[in-house]
Amino acid sequence: MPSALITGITGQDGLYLAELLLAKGYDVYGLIRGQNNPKRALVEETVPGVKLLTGDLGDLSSLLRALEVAQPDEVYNLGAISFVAYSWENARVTSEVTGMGVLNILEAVRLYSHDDPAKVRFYQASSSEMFGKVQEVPQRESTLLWPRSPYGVAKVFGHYMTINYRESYGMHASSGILFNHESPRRGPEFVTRKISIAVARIALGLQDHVTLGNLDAKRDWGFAGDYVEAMWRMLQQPEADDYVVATGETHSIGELLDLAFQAVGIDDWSGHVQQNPAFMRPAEVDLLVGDPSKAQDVLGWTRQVDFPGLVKMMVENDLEEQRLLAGK
Ligand code: NAP
Ligand code: G4F
Repeated sequence: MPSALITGITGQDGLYLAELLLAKGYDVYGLIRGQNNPKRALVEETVPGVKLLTGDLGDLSSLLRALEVAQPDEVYNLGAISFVAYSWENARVTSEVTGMGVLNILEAVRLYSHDDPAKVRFYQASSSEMFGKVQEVPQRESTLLWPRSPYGVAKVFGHYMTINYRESYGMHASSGILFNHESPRRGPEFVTRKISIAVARIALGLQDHVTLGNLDAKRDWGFAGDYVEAMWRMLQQPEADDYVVATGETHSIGELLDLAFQAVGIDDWSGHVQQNPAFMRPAEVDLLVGDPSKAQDVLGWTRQVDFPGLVKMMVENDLEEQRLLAGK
């Protein structure tokens, strides 16, 4: 039975990836931080087959200990401080976890596999946020990186450190440059989930409007359940490499609002949306759209859920959740 260690097990992608690996017969270990992590119960309930090990990306010895226990064939580094807006106010801690944390786990894997550098296959969760002020449309693996946030800068560090460990030590270390991916498990701080929760509550008469920032930004949004399949496929390749994972389509926040409100039968949302500069960012990534040809050709990966299907899935989930919470 192959064994896998996932950092970021409590996050959106950690849960989907754990489900995928358990279904494939893996022995799955998840790294969980903190002495009483409030999301432990969620992980135990959603993926009861996962064995949780305490550790932190900032603590090299905790990572080494987790590797000794899990004896993994594959390590998926999904752990990060992942909210872009937060990264300006907390640039140092974001750099430490999202940037230096990658160095820590790479170094832990290198030390653990000292007898055979390719013993462990390693996945790094790189991000389309690295493209920032985009230098090419659509963005592909070779596009120049120009990050626009402390989070993006930290991800660039982790991305190049992963490539450097592959080239320096012969490690099987791959980097997935994933574009935005969402689901009913998305954190409520991200714009898709913020909107799907608000729309559900508006439809149920529980609130009147949602307050947002920049409605003009465009993103290439896919379904998280599809994207974890690409992560796994990368680690099944004979050679490690870097891949863009995206849908190849881009949509504005305005289009997202159209679909979300249509899902509850509201065609004109103008009275339900307000804007507040507090949600604007010091520097914006205006347009993201990825070219997934390499992932399609080499990995045989394709997305299964389209943008309207994704928005409908999220709004329907939140209608059900909000109805239950409100006792309706
Ligand atoms: P998420 O839901 O925010 O999950 C982040 C995970 O990182 C959580 O499990 C969190 O644990 C963990 N974490 C935070 N600080 C840590 C630390 N010091 N040590 C160990 N773990 C720590 O993110 P996601 O959406 O699942 O994304 C997974 C990864 O892909 C992240 O690296 C993200 O930056 C990257 N990514 C995401 C997208 C996207 O659109 N979702 C796109 C490109 C790249 P706690 O619960 O304890 O905080
Ligand atoms: O949903 P967001 O916060 O995601 P963002 O910044 O694109 O980052 C996500 O995707 C990255 C991949 O490209 C990941 F690496 C990262 O970890 C994260 O998962 O914001 C999307 C867009 C932005 O342009 C933002 O300015 O929505 C705009 N927006 C407008 N109003 C808002 C809001 N974003 C949030 N979170 N909240 C708003 O009220």
